[in-house]
Amino acid sequence: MDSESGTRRAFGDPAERVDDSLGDGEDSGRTTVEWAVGSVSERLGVAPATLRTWDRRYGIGPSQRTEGGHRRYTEEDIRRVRVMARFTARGVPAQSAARVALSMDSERLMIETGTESDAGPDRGEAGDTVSAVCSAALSLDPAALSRIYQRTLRERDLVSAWNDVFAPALRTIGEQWGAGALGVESEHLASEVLVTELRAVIRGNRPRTLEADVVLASADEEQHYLPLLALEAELARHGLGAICLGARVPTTAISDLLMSRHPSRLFLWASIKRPADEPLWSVLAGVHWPMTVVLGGPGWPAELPSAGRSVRLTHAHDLGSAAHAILTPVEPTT
Ligand code: B12
Repeated sequence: MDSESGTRRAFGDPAERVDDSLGDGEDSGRTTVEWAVGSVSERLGVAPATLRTWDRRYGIGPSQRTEGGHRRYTEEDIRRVRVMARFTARGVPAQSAARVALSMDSERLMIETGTESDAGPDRGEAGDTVSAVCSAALSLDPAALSRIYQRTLRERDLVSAWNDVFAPALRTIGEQWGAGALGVESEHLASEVLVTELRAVIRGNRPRTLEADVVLASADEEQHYLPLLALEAELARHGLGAICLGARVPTTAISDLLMSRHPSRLFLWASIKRPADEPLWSVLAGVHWPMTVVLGGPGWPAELPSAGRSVRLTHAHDLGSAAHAILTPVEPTT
């Protein structure tokens, strides 16, 4: 048995040490997490023997060793191995794959493999899917995006697909766009293809009841609306239909709709910070029938005003809780 097999740790149990070997003031004393071969093998699904071969032959391996000479991989080492594994799985010869993986600096490795870290087999697989979405967006490959999204939707329920893959991928893409590492065309493409796939879920789950009193919209001037589609799809999966108004719905239009249709449930999304003198509050003050209003997205203030006796005004912090709040029937006010 290889000496390292004997020291193999359970997955999710990395070695952690205080790394003061670097000696410079800034890095001295920082904590690094390092992984044994067995753990890396489990995270990436690459056999331990292959990992050792890649290390010996191509230099794709751990940057650290224990005093006893056992291999220890840092997160950056693992990213490089991940790139190597991805290329070889696509049929690229190991030597060429290694050349590409070795040419990547830390930043490039982050872009290729995403910022998700693995915390368990499922998260690890989700992290790889997030990386695959980012790579496909970066290389402007709509067919790959579509395949990845469809496979994710087949393998996971919608809430898990959104929480563990789509939203992290969108956040990573947003961060990379913010850092100038990825063009806005990649961001548009990743979101456009996702719109198509979420709409397919909505169409495929024709609601058993079409409750026109559920309204979903993005706030005034708000161009982001993917979370609305995710919510519409999740409601449709539960047999609840909704009127989804999409992006940039003027508050006056929301007001007109409320006053004419008296819906019982309203969901509003805002990624961008809302103005201090939010016009929605005075609209809600005029609502005199029982209504649940759910606000999603980082654009809304943490403190919400009291919205009067008829309206139950709440935040939702994720897709599951938003769906739950909207699916819960509205109690008549006393
Ligand atoms: C795709 C995208 C676009 C697409 C939108 C396409 C579409 N059909 O929706 C396009 C290209 C049009 C676009 C445009 C813009 N965008 Co944009 N965009 C994004 C991106 C990548 C994803 C948006 C999204 O769907 N988010 C959904 C989830 C992933 O958002 P979240 O904030 O992480 O969610 C948190 C919670 O709300 C909750 N949550 C997650 N999912 C769900 C679901 C539900 C139902 C609920 C209730 C909660 C919930 O969990 C998270 C917190 O842990 C984000 C990155 C990001 N982090 O959101 C940037 C981002 C939102 N965009 C940004 C910007 C700046 C813009 C533009 C202003 C750029 C420009 N200069 O033109 C414009 C227009 C803005 C406007 N007026 O609306 C910034 C916003 C910064 C800010 N807060 O002010 C972001 C954060 C990118 C960044 N890193 O800077 N964008």
